[in-house]
Amino acid sequence: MKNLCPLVRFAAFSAVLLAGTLNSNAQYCTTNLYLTGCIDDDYIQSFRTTGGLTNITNYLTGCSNTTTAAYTYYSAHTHTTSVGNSVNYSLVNGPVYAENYYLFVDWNADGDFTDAGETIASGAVAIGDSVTGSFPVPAGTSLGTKRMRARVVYNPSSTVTACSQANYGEVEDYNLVVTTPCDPPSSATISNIASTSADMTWPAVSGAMGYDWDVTTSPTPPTMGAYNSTTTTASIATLSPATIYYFHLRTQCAAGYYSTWVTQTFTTLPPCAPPTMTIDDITTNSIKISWTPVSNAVNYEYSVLTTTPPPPSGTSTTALSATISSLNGATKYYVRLRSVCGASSYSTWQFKQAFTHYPTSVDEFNEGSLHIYPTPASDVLTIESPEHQGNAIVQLTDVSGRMVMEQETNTPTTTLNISKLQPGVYILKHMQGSAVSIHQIVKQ
Ligand SMILES: [Ca+2]
Ligand SMILES: [Ca+2]
Repeated sequence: MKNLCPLVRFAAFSAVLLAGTLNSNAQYCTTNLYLTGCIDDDYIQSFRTTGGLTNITNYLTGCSNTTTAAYTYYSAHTHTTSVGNSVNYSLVNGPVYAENYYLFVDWNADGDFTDAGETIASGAVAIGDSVTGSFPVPAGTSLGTKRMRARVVYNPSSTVTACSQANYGEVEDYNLVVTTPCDPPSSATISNIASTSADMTWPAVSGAMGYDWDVTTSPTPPTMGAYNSTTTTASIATLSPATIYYFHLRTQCAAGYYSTWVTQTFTTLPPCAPPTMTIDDITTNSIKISWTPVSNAVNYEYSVLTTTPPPPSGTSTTALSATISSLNGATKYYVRLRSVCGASSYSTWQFKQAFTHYPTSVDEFNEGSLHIYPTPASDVLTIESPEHQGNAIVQLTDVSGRMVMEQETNTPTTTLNISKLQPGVYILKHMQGSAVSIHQIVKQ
């Protein structure tokens, strides 16, 4: 009879309760599970699993067996997994009646579902709705094929087991194969440990589709790694200095199917501190810098430039001082110094400005034959450059290095109006191409 309302169906079910306890204990009970079965639309619509080496995908089966047994063994559908992994399942109810659902696994393969831990899940599932869950393969489970049973029962009034008799519902059996585990990498090696970074390598595992890993401050492996790699190397550069870390690594043998974790600990280096820099000696063409040692620095880098942006790297040295020569006189330089504490481990740049001395003798720096007059000058300064070709730039700086005047010229004779400058000593730079001529002038 079809389309009975639930109330009428409940009365009909109550009438058969006395007969309902007569289940058999045969090798996997497959009969006497129902009086009516699934023919009145009380069925498992779909059942699937994920997270295994192989998974079950059994969609839209409806009422597969219209006899009163309402029992189907889907022997071609196998979920393959191993101890330590979890089986994720999803059961979709039919679209007509709400049901109670049950899931069993015969872990010890003795033909029943009554041993401890063999009832996996039970609960209610609404009309057309689905239930999902996850359960681990218990430690100590032997290798081989186990039976997994999914069951729905309409409106049970007493305890439902894998074999108890009910009025309406359906049973679907599947294979659950417990196989040898996915092998973890045999070891994990940490290298290039720095203040905030480290590299990891490990031996390849035959047949692996990838590796799942994470670096945490806990010795307990995570539920899932934050990173996945298809190679046998990994790097991380977001660590904190002087901290104990744990590298957790496992093999992925299939989608959602993993080995146990391998964990290797390491400690990041102390922070890479910058050195304290002193500018010791400045001449017309050289600057000497020196610095205090930094405990975990392996070497230092310095740079002396006339441009302001920090360089990508500097000149490397293990010494604690450096003299930079062949500089231009009367020129402002940007001096930078940093510690190197390991591969890709640098301190911040330390920064100072230095101004090379102005020449005491004009001849010392005069690369051209300029005629500058009058000197001292008070209002107008005239610069004659007999060898002039093309454009030139004339700059005036005060003795502190501050540029007070700049003028571009394309004629052999240039005049500068210096009437508004403060009286004192100034440095005049005449730049034409690569030729730089430097002179000291006095403003009255
Ligand atoms: Ca079905
Ligand atoms: Ca059993």
